[in-house]
Amino acid sequence: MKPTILQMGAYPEWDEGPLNENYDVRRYFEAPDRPAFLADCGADIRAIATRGELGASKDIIDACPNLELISVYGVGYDAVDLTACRARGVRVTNTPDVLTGDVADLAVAMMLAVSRGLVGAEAWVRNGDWANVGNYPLQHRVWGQRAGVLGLGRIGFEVAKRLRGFDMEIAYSDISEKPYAPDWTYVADPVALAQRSDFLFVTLAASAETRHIVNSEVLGALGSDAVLINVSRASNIDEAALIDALQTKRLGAAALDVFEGEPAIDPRFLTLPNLLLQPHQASGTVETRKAMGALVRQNLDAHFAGEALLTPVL
Ligand code: 8YV
Repeated sequence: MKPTILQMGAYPEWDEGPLNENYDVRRYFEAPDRPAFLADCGADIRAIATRGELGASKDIIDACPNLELISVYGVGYDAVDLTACRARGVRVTNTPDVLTGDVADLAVAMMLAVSRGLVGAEAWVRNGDWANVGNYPLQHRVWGQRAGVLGLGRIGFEVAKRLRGFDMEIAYSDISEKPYAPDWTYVADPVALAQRSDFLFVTLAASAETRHIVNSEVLGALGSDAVLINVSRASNIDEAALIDALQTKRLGAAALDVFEGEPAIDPRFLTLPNLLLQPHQASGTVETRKAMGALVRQNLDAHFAGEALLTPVL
């Protein structure tokens, strides 16, 4: 008998095949009446396969009394109710490491795109302005500038490593100084970090403690010539304060890959010219997504074979 699992969102077709081969998969995200769907199959569910941004709420966990494991396709597990999991002894896994390089790459790409005006410059060529109007307005230098990394975990470290290649002056904030940070300056206070940064990268794992850590004060300290880049979770930033800072130009520019309520983002974001928008795609390469899907299944397989989980969170 195949174990029954609840699937919270779609996966690429190369994951759907093997998942359905080994498991009796119930597709929650396609159910027209989700509460009724859960009431019907909840007791059969032994594992949940979900995505980083979808997680699993307390309601879902409660509706599955025989749940043993939640396997997250993503490094972030902030959308999984860990308190409910702990209380019930439900195990949780994520997909760390395999996506680190891609997320760092996109963060650096966003920095370059904003500073050198890549999106506007491309349109300038395409719409004939280059030929008809003249040269594209001058943009801003990246190399040698000051970078701040808020959260020097695996992803923050890879971002900083890449920035070293741009001869940037690198500082970071975290809950403690990191022994693995080569000659990067530790600045405990995020406001002080922002004050000394031309580019501030947000690479923190999101939690209740980090909610709105980038607030109006941090944005003000960054200032009107600086750029904020977020590849972590929207909850790390006070979006209302960010929109205000961008509208009033108290903050120079921002580049965001994550949003509250995504994909239905705050419409005010769409009106801001000093903002680069990305559709939560930092881990979105074929190579990485294949590795993430494989890890989701390996964790499920290990659990049902009675073996140690590969990448446990709980
Ligand atoms: C998503 C992510 O899981 O790793 C994370 O925490 O948010 C992403 O990798 C990805 O968009 C797939 O849904």
